[in-house]
Amino acid sequence: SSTDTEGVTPELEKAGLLNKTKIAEGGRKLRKNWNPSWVVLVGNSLVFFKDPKSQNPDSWKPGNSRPESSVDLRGSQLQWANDLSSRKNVFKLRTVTGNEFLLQSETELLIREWYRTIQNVIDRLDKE
Ligand code: I3P
Repeated sequence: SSTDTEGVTPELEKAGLLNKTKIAEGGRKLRKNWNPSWVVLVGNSLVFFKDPKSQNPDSWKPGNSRPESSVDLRGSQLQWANDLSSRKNVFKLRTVTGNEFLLQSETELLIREWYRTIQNVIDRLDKE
C-alpha cells in the first residue's frame, strides 16, 4: 500500500487455506496432527496462521495478526508425498533445519499451484 516504505514490505505471492501437519522437528519425528491452516507465501517465507480471523490476504502484514509459525524457504526441499499419508494431494516441505510439514488440499489443482509457486521461490533463492 502507499503507506509501506518501499523495499521494506515484501511482496505477497500467494495465500490460501490448506490442511497442514508438522511431522518432524529438527529431524525428530512428531506425531501427526492435521489442522486447517491459513498459509501465506510472502518474500522468502511461508507463514502459517490458525486464527480464522487471519484468513484474508492482509493478515501477513506486520502487526495485523500473529502467525502460528513461519518457515524460511531458503534451502528447503519439496516433494510429493502421497506415500506419507492416507490423504490425497499431499506434499512434504523440509527446511534446512530439519523441520518437516505435510500440506494437503482436497483440490488437486490448488495443491499443484501451491507446489509450483513454492518451488519457484526455492529455485529463485538457490540461484542467489
Ligand atoms: C494418526 C491420524 C492421522 C494419520 C496417521 C495416524 O493417528 O489418524 O490422520 O495420518 O497415519 O497415525 P492418531 O490420531 O492416533 O495419531 P494421515 O491422515 O496423513 O493418513 P500414519 O501413522 O500412517 O501417518
